[in-house]
Amino acid sequence: WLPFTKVKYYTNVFVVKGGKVLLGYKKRGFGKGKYNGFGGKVEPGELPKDAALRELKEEAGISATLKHAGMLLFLSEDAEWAFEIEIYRADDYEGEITESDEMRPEWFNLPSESVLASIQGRTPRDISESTQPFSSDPSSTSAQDASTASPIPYSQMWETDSIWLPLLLAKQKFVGRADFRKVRVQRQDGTEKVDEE
Ligand code: 6OG
Repeated sequence: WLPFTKVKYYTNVFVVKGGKVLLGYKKRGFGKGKYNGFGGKVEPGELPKDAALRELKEEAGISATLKHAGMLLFLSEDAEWAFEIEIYRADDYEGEITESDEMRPEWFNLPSESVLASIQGRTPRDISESTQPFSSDPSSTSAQDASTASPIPYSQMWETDSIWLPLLLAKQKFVGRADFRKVRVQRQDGTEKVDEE
């Protein structure tokens, strides 16, 4: 069912500062109810990095210097469109973080330095097969910070995030691809129900 014929471009930005990562709780639209970086569609004629800066400002109220961290390609069975997401990291920001109609920003604790160091030089496959949950370690931040931030909520994020977000946090570049295939379920009455997996 490959290849696709057209690509739609999206962006995603993760601000990482003071032992924490800023995520947004998506209040509406695609991915509603999930935590994610800030981002959206790249408009016609726009460069991905400019789109990422625009969305960061629109959704979180801040500006930042972005570093390209990685890219993801999502393919769906029988779909002519593929989705490419350019992912950026910012180690600082300017302005005041503000909630928008679309996103409610919230800080989460990073994994400890030793966990981040253990990620360096490893492949996403090593990481996804690891029994070590690459979640956060509250002991890695000060007592005051630990009381106000939770570990990264992977169970409330897109399924594939736990594979590559640790790489972004460990400052290791990544390229990923996920293929979504249709699941055909035969109903009792002989009709077919088709879902994406
Ligand atoms: P709007 O439709 O709100 O932009 N996005 C994904 N992000 C992650 N982490 N994983 C995925 O895997 C994603 N699929 C899409 C890209 C949609 C936003 O959602 C992101 C954009 O930042 C399935 O304008």
